[in-house]
Amino acid sequence: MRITLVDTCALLSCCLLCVLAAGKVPTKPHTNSWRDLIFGGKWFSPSPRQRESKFLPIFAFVPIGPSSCAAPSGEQGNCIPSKDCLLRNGIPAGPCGGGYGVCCIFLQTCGGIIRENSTYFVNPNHPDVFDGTGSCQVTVQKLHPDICQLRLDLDMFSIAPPEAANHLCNQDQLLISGGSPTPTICGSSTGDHMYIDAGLGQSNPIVLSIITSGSFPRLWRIRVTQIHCGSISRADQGCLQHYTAISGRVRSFNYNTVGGRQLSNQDYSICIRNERNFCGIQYNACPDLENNRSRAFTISGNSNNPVPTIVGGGGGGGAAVPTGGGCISDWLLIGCIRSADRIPPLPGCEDRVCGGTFSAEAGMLAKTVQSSVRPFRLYFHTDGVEAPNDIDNRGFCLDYVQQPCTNGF
Ligand SMILES: [Ca+2]
Repeated sequence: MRITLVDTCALLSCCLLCVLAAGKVPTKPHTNSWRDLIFGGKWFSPSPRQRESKFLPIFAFVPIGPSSCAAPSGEQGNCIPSKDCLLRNGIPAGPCGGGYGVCCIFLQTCGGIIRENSTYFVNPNHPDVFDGTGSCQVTVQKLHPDICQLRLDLDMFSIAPPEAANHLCNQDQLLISGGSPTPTICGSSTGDHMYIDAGLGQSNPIVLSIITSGSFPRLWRIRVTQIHCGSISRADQGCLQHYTAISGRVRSFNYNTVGGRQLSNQDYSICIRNERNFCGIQYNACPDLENNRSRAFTISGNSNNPVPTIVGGGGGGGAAVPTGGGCISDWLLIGCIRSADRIPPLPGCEDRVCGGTFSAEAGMLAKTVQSSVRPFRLYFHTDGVEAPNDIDNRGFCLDYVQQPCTNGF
């Protein structure tokens, strides 16, 4: 029996690609889209189709259904037929799938409505900066009633920083309404993420707003992913941030060791999924290559001077506490932390930690800290005041490593 290419394709269930391979040539990507009207002419243009062959190799990997692809400017898109991309108001960003589809990306800016998964909320005039004032908001509509969470990936996020005295986001801010409460953030947080609880049912659209005032070269590109209630990528309840690796890095918003200011009025939790066969977790302050004395953990005190570790929730901070009283205004809380270098470990443990040195004991020496309280979570709290006692604090950046159950945990 002679097997034709079309028969082979039918066996492989690659319907779309079969039709194309059987002779239909996809339409040329549309280069004069509405994107040019909204974002100006500085956007990239889809590169010319580079199809090497009219026929796919029969045994090549052929994805079934939309697959993700990367646009030349870094966005993640879906590889779908060109006409579908335009019908859904997407932007064709170059060929994919061997030239049989386009990498279709979805962008929205001020006033837009997000109706596609993995849509990017970008600043006006993106990828150039935006120096306007007002409120720029997009509304996120659930794709399905069974969407429980949104994940926001701050691919690019640079808006005006908090003011210098009390680190309040008075000039610019990112506000999220309609979902679970989220802290107001500002400044630079490229690479950070947030999970928003979207509640049940179809109603309650979530609105993302960036409020701007005064002059600043703002740039943002926030990827909005919708997460099904039954998805394995769903974060645990109440986790603003959620990490799923054995080791990784957690940090506060607007963190950087040079000029980042710890944001005031924060109150949220960071969750680290307990990986199989791991029973404990260790934390270390991240390396700080810019300062003589590390500023990777500077939560309270005047961090232009050496500030010790302060532990406890009040009253029992130990002799090294400069202002007395332990961590009562700004703190990081990790359940029952101990210094990892004590053998045998100290009998007591601490929960709140603040000051300017990361350790589980009061003192000037940074230490590796460990905890076996599960689930692995960190709670971060700051009040609305910094000056005059708390000056130039950067917040925190910690590297974590989960510890195997055989390692004394
Ligand atoms: Ca404070």
